[in-house]
Amino acid sequence: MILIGRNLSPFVRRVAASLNLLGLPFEQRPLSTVDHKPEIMGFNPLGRVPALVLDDGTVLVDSTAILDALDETAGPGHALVPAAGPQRRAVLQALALGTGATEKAVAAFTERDRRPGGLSWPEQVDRLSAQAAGGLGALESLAAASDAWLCGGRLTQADITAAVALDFCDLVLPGLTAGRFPALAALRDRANAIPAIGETRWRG
Ligand SMILES: N[C@@H](CCC(=O)N[C@@H](CS)C(=O)NCC(=O)O)C(=O)O
Repeated sequence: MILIGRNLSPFVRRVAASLNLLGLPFEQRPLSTVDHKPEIMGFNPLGRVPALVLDDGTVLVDSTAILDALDETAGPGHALVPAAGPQRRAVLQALALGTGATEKAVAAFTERDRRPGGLSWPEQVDRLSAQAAGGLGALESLAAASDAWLCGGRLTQADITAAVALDFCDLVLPGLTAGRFPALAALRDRANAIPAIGETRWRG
């Protein structure tokens, strides 16, 4: 399989970490959405990363759809999202918070740093940052109320996505996260201590 995109993207990184954890071999093409848009469009008509090229040439896009396919490949004993019941609902809710916070952080970063000079809208940066912090705050409450992992006794996709979300927010919105989410930071550190996850950290 070939994973398209760099681990700077939290959506790419959660797929890379999940492939590692599930023991599914892959090669990564670290294409950037800024510098390699035409190449990325060749894999994903939306021009976004991640995309995953399967061994039969099929291309999957969107991290949620990709992760669902990986879980199906891994089988119910290994899948990172439980198949059914209250555990599945809990993981999906935590995932909604993690991906939601990540989307708002990406939007805040884009508004602040990617607009041509003078066109950034500070109030919108603040609004988007507050929404990202809201999602992280909800994950912080979940982390504070749980033992090692967010949903039940084992690591799930909720933990990977939450850890990746906090690492990304630390990177692009450091003023927003500093010292504010201690239980979530501890969970993130536990997750990053697992080589399959930690080695996907962005070191650009
Ligand atoms: N819902 C998508 C979001 C992917 C996404 O927004 N990727 C960003 C990088 S973090 C991207 O490719 N942005 C470039 C663009 O939209 O032009 C997913 O989960 O894969």
